[in-house]
Amino acid sequence: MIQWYPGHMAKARAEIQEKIKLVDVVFELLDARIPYSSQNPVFQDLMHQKKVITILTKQDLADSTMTKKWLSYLGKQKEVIAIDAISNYHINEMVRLAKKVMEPKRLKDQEKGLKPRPIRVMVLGIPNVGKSTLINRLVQKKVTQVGNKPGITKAQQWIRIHQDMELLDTPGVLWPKFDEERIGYHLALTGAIKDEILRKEDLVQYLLAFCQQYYPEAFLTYYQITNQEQNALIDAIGKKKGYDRLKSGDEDKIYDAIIQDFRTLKLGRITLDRLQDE
Ligand SMILES: Nc1nc2c(ncn2[C@@H]2O[C@H](COP(=O)(O)OP(=O)(O)OP(=O)(O)O)[C@@H](O)[C@H]2O)c(=O)[nH]1
Ligand SMILES: [Mg+2]
Repeated sequence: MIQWYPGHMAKARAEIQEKIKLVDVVFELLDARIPYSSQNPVFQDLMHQKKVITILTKQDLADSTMTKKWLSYLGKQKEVIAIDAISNYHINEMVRLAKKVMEPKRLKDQEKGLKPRPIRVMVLGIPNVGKSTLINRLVQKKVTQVGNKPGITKAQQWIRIHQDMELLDTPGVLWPKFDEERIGYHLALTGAIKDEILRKEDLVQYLLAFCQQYYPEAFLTYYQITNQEQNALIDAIGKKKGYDRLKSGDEDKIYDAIIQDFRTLKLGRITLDRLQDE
């Protein structure tokens, strides 16, 4: 479906393979609205060699009930937390989790008489998941301690973000992979891939059907339109926004507006990857 993936992915993979050697712990960032669709299974084997802490980003945009379910589901296999990097500083929780996963190694090092050193971490995730926002957030507080640390790799910059933790300053970008159409929709709606990659009309049809099924109240409260057939619904929403779908140029504007409504929480906090009640 997406022609440009293989090249990008191979390059990303090679870069990450190099970087991952330098760290103890990987912060795997997943978008809390799409904890399934924002994973890249191709990279799971790379991460297997490392301790991984999963961080659900943008929890302020996701359905909090669903986030709880995802935390408990993912938490069965690894350490996981949900964050909102824009308004909160989560360093203590991250350090606590990193120390927890590194405890066996710390004990081994201690037995060998090795001096303890800060835990080295890197941030990994698909485009737009919030890597830079998190890194900036973590670094800001400790900006005076930013400095080069020679001896590992000259090009790599280690930033001390806590007395017990150092961060590799460049995040690893995973290119999303999807064979399921649904995953493509989720990635486009959350901004991980360009809207143009998929047909906007299909994207909006998908979103509206999803909202009507899973978030009917928020949806109806905002648009104040009762349930009706999809195309009539799009016409009605367009009309409310001052557009006429039959007029040239207006159709795309309606689609863009509806996608914006989703992204800016007009339709409420929505999680696109559902987790069944177990
Ligand atoms: N609401 C909300 N928005 C966030 C959060 N974290 C990041 N964002 C927004 O998400 C967008 C992408 O964030 P970035 O930090 O640039 O994402 P990135 O992973 O570095 O993206 P690339 O460098 O393109 O791979 C920005 O508009 C951020 O403001 C969050 O916790 N909550
Ligand atoms: Mg970035």
